[in-house]
Amino acid sequence: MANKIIGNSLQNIPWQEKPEGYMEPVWRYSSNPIIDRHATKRSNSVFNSAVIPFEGKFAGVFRCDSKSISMDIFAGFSDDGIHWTINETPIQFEGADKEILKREYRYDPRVCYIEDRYYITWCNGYHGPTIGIAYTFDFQKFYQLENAFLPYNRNGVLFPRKINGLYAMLSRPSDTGHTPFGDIFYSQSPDLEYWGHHRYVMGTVKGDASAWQSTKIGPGPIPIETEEGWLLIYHGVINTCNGFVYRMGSALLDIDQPWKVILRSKDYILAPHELYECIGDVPNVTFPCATLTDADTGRIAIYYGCADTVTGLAFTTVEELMNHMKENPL
Ligand code: BMA
Repeated sequence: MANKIIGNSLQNIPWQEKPEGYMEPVWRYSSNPIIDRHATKRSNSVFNSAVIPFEGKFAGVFRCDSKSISMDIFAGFSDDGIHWTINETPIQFEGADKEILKREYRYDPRVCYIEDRYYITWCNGYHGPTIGIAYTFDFQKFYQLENAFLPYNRNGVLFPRKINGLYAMLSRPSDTGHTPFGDIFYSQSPDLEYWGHHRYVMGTVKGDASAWQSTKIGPGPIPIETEEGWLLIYHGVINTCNGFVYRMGSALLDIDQPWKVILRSKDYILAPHELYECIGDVPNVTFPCATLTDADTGRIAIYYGCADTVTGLAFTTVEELMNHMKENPL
């Protein structure tokens, strides 16, 4: 079978079959949202969060905005990937340099297993937003490394293995505010501290060819390695008279030179249509930050923030996304 995921099998991946007659490439979990805004005592909202298989079960790093509306990231655990227990206190980082450990704000985490440990990346306040990096072996102790880039940047997304012998990351240079622009770039590093070899991957789409991604785009979950290339799920934004609307798309990137785009969806793969995606602290946002994948079946479970308020789960397969891109190429 072409389209195969290169990776581990995950027999306990959360899963529901596609409803009969459903036409879209991605379908929602029937009991969404899976995480409520009050999942911890002080949380105002829990969204844009990342999960990963851990010791036969699941662990994750969650964005919980507090009732004072501060943004921080919290570890959480689950037996089934659906019901989550999130720590009441935010992650306390250890690290070599106190300057880097100073907390301004932290949000939109991603989690990526590379070689022997779990790396966390997130949008880290350091005189403006940039990309924070840390690692953990056990989701108890977290070691923070240097910020990857100068401010301003958001959506730092690591690849799950070295490419051409180097760590690799996608990111989205931005500004200090609610950035009205944004393209995806690729960077590489020998040591996760010094990043370079920056390459343009892809940008917004002008005109009405694919208007849902006309204002800005940003990488979402960790890219999924397949036999045809890296499968990337990303968010795309349009500015409307009612503000920004965040939808999801997918792209296929070259396996050895991931800044080369092989395929990209013209039509979105998921958009805010359900009430919990349309109504919340920031209406009309579907924002993917993680997937679980099963290489045996090609199944993909997508975790996404809904209206900056709650966390949703949706399902697809590598075949669904490949067909969607091939049938409606940009
Ligand atoms: C982006 C980030 C995301 C958020 C989105 C919509 O700039 O702040 O965390 O989901 O805006 O508000």
